[in-house]
Amino acid sequence: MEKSNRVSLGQGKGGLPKIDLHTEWSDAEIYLHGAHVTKFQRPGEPPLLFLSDESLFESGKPIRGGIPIIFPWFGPREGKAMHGFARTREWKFLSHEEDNGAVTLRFAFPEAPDDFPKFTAEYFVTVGQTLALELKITNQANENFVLENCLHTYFTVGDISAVSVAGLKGAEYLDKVDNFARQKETNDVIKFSGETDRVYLATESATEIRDEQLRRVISIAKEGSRSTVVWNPWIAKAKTMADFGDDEYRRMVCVESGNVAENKLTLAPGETSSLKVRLRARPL
Ligand code: TA6
Repeated sequence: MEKSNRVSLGQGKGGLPKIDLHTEWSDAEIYLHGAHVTKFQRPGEPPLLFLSDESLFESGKPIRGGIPIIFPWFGPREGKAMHGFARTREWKFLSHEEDNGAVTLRFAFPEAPDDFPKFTAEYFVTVGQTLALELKITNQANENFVLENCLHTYFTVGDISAVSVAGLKGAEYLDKVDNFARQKETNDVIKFSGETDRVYLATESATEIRDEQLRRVISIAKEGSRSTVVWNPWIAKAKTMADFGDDEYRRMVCVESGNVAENKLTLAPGETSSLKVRLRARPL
C-alpha cells in the first residue's frame, strides 16, 4: 500500500520544534531553529546527511550537521556570530504543499535585525525521491544589499579516506588551510588525507561525492551559486570542536553551495536572489 505523505510538527531534541516528514520515497526532519534540515533518508540507504552525536540543540547555538543556512555572511565577522545569524534564529513554518508525491515546505525568516538592512528571506525544502532546497532573499531596502549565502551541507560517508569529490577540476580556490592561498584545482577528483577547507570560486558546476565504502555516489546539482566549499576538519580541528565527536571527521564531508568571498552577491533595491541545490544518491 502506498505510504501516505505525513507532515507533523512536534518537539525535537532540546525541546526545539521539529517537522517530521514522510513520503513514499523518503523520510526527513527539519527544525524550525535555522530552518535546519537534519535528516533525509531513503529506506534501505544510509542517511544522506551527517548529524553529529554531540550537536547542541539550543536556542542561539547552531546545529552541527545537516544543512545549516549560512546568511548574510560566510565565515567570521568582527564581534558577530560565525557564518551569520540565519542558522540560529527560529524561522516561521508557513505552509506545505504536495506535488506528485513530493512535499514542499515553506519557511520565512522572522525579520531583519534593527541594525541591519531590510530584507526578506524564504526557504523551500522539497522532499521526495531527492532533496531540493531553495533560499530566496529579497532586498527590501532603498540601497544595494551585499550578502553571502551558502547551504553548508554535511554528508554522511563510510570513511573519509575512501571518498573523492569530482566536478571542480580547473576551478580556482582559496585554501583556508594555507592562509587562504589562491590555487587552481588540477586534479580530476579531490581526496582527503588531512584538514581540507577550500573555497572554490566562479564555479557553477555540479559535483559528486564518490563513496567507495558505502558504495554510492551523491550528486549535488546547484543553480544561482558560484562558490563551492569543500571541508573536512580532520583530526586536530575535530578535537577542538565541542559539538563534534573526535572521530566523527571520518564519517562526514561538507560540500557546500553558495556565493561567498569574491562571489558575494549585490542585490539592488527590490531584487531577489535564488540559491537552489538538489541532492540525490545512487548506487556505485
Ligand atoms: O565551510 C567550512 C568552514 O568555514 C570551516 O572553516 C569551519 O569553520 C566550518 O565552516 C564550520 O564552521 P562552524 O561555525 O559551523 O563551526
